[in-house]
Amino acid sequence: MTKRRLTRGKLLAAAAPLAAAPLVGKITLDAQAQTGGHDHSSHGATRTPASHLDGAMGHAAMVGEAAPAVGGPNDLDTLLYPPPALPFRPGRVREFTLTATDTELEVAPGVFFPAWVYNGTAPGPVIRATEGDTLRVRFVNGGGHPHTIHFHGIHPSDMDGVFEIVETGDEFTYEFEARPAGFHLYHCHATPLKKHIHKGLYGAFIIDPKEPRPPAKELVMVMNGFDTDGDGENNFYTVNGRSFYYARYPIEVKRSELVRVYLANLTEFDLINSFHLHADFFRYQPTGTGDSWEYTDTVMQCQGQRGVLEVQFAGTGLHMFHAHQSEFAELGWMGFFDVID
Ligand SMILES: [Cu+2]
Repeated sequence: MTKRRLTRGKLLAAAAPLAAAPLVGKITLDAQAQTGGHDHSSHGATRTPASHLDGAMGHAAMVGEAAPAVGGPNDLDTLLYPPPALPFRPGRVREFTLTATDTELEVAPGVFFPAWVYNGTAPGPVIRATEGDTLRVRFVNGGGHPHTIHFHGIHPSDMDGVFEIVETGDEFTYEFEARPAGFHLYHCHATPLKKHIHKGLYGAFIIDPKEPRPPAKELVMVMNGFDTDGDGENNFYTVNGRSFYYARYPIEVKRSELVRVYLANLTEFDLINSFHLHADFFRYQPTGTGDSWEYTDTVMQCQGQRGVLEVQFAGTGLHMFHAHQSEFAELGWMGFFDVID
């Protein structure tokens, strides 16, 4: 078979109408199916005649049933809603277990990505502790390649996930004090690093300050991308792992309540990613640390950057959010807050 690789440009041309098409069972991109693929070609995704993909409506119409996203309304709740913050208590030990496995993720309807994941999802689970806690993270490598967990933050160099490579079937326990307070992240640091991160081995890591933040409706958004045809460019972009998921299932918040978003960028291949909010402004604290807040409606992050957004919506209704790289938005990285009274 002649291997023809699909460029992102071709895919984008195909995906724009796809993005606006009604969800009609399993769909895949016509050109993609013809390539003989890479990775996901053997998963039996059915092809949808091009005529089904005609008639792009644009993003304004692409909400709820019109948005082509995988799964049900609560599928990503454990990634979106972090575990609660715990008040500081000296001497506390927080224990977590992360298991790496190889798995298939359906990142868009009918589009499967051969992923490497912590605890079954990309991003992996939200790890949360309070500054001063002892973190004890047991890492079990059930995947087919050597992996580690590298945490951002301050810790001994032999707990850094760089030198202690964990072979398939082995395990390692990371133990260190949680500091500094802020919003951090974790990811595999085995080589080739680009591949191990892109495959899905990353997640959000919140360290709450000893003096707690004000009560809020808290959300976690990890921005990522998926190169589903193996050409070194992302074909789909998401927050929390599924294209257009929060367009299909808008995030409900109340007017005037404090909404806090822990936003991180783990997108591989692209230099930056961004978050843009429509119809309101938010405060942004880089890395979730320090006293410096920016008041804006758009922030950008390079890979590994993260920060805390706080917003109190002034009005009700659907408020769009998306990457301000328009191409990313059209390939899946957009959604809505549904602000109610
Ligand atoms: Cu790895």
